[in-house]
Amino acid sequence: MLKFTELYPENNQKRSSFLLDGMWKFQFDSSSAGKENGWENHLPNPVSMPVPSSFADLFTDHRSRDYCGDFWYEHDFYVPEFTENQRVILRFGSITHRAVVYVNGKEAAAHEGGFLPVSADVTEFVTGGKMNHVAVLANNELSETSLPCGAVKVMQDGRKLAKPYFDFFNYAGIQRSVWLVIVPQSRILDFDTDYAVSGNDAEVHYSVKHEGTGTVRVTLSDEDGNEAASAEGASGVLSVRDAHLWNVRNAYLYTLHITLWEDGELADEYHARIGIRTVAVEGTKILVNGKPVYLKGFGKHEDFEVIGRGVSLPVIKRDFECMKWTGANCFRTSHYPYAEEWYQFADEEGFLIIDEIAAVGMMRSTHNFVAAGTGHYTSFFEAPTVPQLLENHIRQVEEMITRDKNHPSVFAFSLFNEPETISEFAGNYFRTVFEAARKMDPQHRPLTGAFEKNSKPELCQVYPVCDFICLNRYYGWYISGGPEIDEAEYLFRDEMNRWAAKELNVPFVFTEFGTDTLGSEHKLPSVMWTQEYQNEYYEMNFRVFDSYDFIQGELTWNFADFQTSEGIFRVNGNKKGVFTRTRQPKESAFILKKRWDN
Ligand code: CKU
Repeated sequence: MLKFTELYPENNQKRSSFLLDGMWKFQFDSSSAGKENGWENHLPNPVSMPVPSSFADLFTDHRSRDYCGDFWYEHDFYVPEFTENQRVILRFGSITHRAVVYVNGKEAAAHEGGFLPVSADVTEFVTGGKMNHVAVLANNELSETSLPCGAVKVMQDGRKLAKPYFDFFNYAGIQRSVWLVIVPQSRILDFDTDYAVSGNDAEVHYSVKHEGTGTVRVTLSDEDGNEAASAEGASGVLSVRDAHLWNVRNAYLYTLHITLWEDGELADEYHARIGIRTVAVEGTKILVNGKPVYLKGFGKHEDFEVIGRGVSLPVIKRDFECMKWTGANCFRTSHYPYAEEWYQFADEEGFLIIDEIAAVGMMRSTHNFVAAGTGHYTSFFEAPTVPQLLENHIRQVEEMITRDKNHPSVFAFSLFNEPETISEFAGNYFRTVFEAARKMDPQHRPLTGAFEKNSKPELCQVYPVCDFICLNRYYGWYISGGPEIDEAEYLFRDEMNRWAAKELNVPFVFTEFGTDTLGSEHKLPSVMWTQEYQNEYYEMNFRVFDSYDFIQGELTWNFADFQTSEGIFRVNGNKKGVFTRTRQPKESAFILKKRWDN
């Protein structure tokens, strides 16, 4: 297992990065016999497969779309000549959910977790100036020790089927970009920053991890390319006079140029775009640069027609344009860390991100979202497999924080979505996760998690570990929907009054609320599933939110319609989008825009 994440690739005097995206070869391995048969050297009967993409929606047959088990990719790639003072790295944005990477037939890396980078130092396995071969053995099975959680059903004919404990399609494959990176042997491995602002000035506290004995120098340039500060040493402080702060929906990005010197010569360099800003939770307020912000926006998915969860810059661009149009300022990466390009865009656009780990489905039910929505208790943390899950959970949180810690947009980390939280087992489990996570972030950002209906103020064992409390609530949908919407409002207020009575003095953010709504359906008076009902539901929820001043944010569920497993609860996917799956507004988008533009 790999301990650190290779920095996002760039090209400069010392680093060469080559995108390996394109058509690769692909083959299912339903009997898991590929390795025995030498598939790491050569796939016997492959089809072409675009990278990056999920494989599921590219096929026209059920078996391929719903395939669960082992599958392989292979690709031939050219490695330029390199010297003995350089390293050659393969970096996958992610491979879902687990993978072994072979280069020229030799194992180069193994990784668990489908939403964070996999990097392999392949220097010893490749030949410069020649074509080389990479094979990836991937697997998309779910279990109670994987993040996200689920199960595998083996059917009569021996075929496996994924049974997610979560409400999104189990898309898999090489869903993010693949890079070949040539870096110096003595290189910058990682860096982090933290900020202090006083008056017009700011301090950028930095620290750089590197290989070799060289000296580190850093310079900070403003958006016009003028030097704002410089310093020497592997860690130190950059003093910035008249600092331009990164603000919500008003971003300002400096470039941090890190150089590593050996014997007076440049050994390595790296450029990072950083934003000077502070984040904190104080009383019931969320503060950015010392000023309260009210979060407006969405829970999202990486999800689109045909490409599934494959990264697409046009989709990212369109989503940001739609979010900006509504007046939003925030989104949650529900329910897994997204491709890094999302965070780069958010840094530029001044969006706040609640960065979430794939700890979803920690409740034993294949209809978890319905069970949870109605408050039906399902146990989870008593299982003997929990220690293994815990270890996996903590390691993935560490990988997420390592990858995302320098993005100004990331202001909080969410370490779970809707687990069982009322048992003592759950309390212990999450105390351990949070304790470990608190040591990982150099910026000490707020930590949180999203709670479902079972996590009532009287019963929940987990909310005390959170710096602010995120609630997913569906009063007027899963609870007292349609003709009972007045009742729903009464019950909603009743729950909020009970939270208020606890006088927790922390911010509350709604990280989910919404109704399934078909773009085609209208009715007066409204009924559930129509656009009119979605509007009325939102108006009711907003009335409730506006009645409590500790409520400091509203992220609707969901930004757009998205694909889920099939079943009687979903009409070809979850239709709670404010936008359709093709990113056109439903009527509720105008309701949100009216509220958020003010
Ligand atoms: C959403 C209690 C609700 C759980 N929540 C999780 C999310 O992933 C689902 O899509 C509910 C829903 O039911 O639409």
